[in-house]
Amino acid sequence: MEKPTYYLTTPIYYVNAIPHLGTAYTTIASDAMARWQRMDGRDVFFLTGLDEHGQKVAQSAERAGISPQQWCDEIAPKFQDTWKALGITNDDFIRTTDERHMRGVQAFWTELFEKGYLYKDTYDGWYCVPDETFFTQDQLVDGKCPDCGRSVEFVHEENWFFKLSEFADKLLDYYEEKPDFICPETRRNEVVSFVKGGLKDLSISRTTFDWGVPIPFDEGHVTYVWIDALLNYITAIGYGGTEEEQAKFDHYWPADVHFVGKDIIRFHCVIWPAMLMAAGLPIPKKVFAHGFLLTKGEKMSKSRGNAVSPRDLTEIFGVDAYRYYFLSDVQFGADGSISMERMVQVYNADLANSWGNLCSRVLNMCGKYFDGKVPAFPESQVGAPNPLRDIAEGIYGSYHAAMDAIDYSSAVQAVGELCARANLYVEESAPWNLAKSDETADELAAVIYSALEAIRIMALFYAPFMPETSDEVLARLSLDGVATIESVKEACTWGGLPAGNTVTKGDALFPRLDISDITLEEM
Ligand code: ME8
Repeated sequence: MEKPTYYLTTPIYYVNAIPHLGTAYTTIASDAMARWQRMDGRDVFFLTGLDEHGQKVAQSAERAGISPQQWCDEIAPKFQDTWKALGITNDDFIRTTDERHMRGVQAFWTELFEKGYLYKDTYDGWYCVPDETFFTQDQLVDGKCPDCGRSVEFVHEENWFFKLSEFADKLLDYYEEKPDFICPETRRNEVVSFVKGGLKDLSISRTTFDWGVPIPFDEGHVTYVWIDALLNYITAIGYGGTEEEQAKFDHYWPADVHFVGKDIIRFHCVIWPAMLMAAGLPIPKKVFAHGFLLTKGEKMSKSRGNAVSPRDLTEIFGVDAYRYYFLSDVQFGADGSISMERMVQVYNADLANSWGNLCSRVLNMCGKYFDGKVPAFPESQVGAPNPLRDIAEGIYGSYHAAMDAIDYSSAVQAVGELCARANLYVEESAPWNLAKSDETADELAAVIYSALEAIRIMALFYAPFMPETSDEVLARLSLDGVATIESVKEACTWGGLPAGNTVTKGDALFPRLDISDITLEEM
């Protein structure tokens, strides 16, 4: 049977600087979802990439004294290397300077032009280069960009316009028909009231610089960078390509979810669906906007200069703990304050003392009492109450529901509860006492088997968040890695751990950390 598809995307990041905690946040969140959907049996296509055109990038290159293409070619590997280091499993990496993308953008223009949705007119207004956004005079705040507060420049150009204003009612109908299209709810309300305020036609070409995709039917015009960027979601999977490429597009489109930060919600929930409607293409199923990571109450960003590199933190915490912290401690969808102090706290409590400690104790005891082989679960213990089995059997349901709601903290919590219960279970059953007498040998085997089995199941469900550790734990139980799992629903059935498997204790998964003297701000 053909697997159902699941297509998810991150924003494509500007190459005006290197990756930081903010861009990494969206990317690890998307990766956790991609990993989960794969283990839950879907044919996943996970896309990320780079937004390489526009004035902002052209200016960065100019400041560096190199061509924009050279600049992009130097920055691109820095993103790719960072994502690799963070365990990101993207299936493709689109760059808007790719030929396949440029070709697709031009095909899209031709389509909209032929359908009568474009016209030429003079644009008089303001432009914020850091945000690559047009503003009218009355949108400015004290003469500055209403979004980022920086200076804007006046633009007076003959541009191509997209008849965005024609789509206001259609968009409002769509939001009503598909209440899950924009998540979370607060973002949905924000977009609905914005569109209810009326939409103006959108300038979609520029003539005063040339770092962009040329408009195919009017020389001297390049595509407005946001339009160029949004189209990556379809060009990467084959839109505007050969027959074979188009087949891939038909297979994966529409996207199941676009993950974005709340700063770019209007582009994704207003302009993008209107563009697709104009072209007669299906609309993505969901746009999920997460909040901002804040340090000392301020948004962390490249331009504010308070952006920390992910590698600074992974060197201290390791990749898995890094991913775990951001996805479990910050409620996905809301803004979240992050701090070094909190990161250390979460690391020590959840990972060193709970998950790491459980693995280390139980694997150690299996070595000590059963020669490092998984004991068979004794017949005599089959009907006995087993709290771990009860929780483990409910975990797929609760975890699945949390992931469906894109609520990572709750998904992690579902596993954390089993982990806490397993630590308590070991404590209460005191295998070290059971090991003292032959009469309790069956009980001992049942306790160790159950604890190992709970560990195996936790490793499966922790894998989208902490993939390396999960594979390591499974390897210590002589089991294949998570990538081999076709259906986690089947794999998590209680009793799946084969008796007789060799169990290796290994080093501490999360050695306790004692750092109190570095702050994120100092980094
Ligand atoms: O907007 N907290 O690119 P960009 C959380 N090229 N997330 C953050 C963040 C923070 N402090 N700072 C940045 C663009 N992000 C366009 C996108 S898509 C067709 C084109 C994340 O490099 C968040 O996902 O400015 C935000 O939406 C994105 O980085 C902006 O990245």
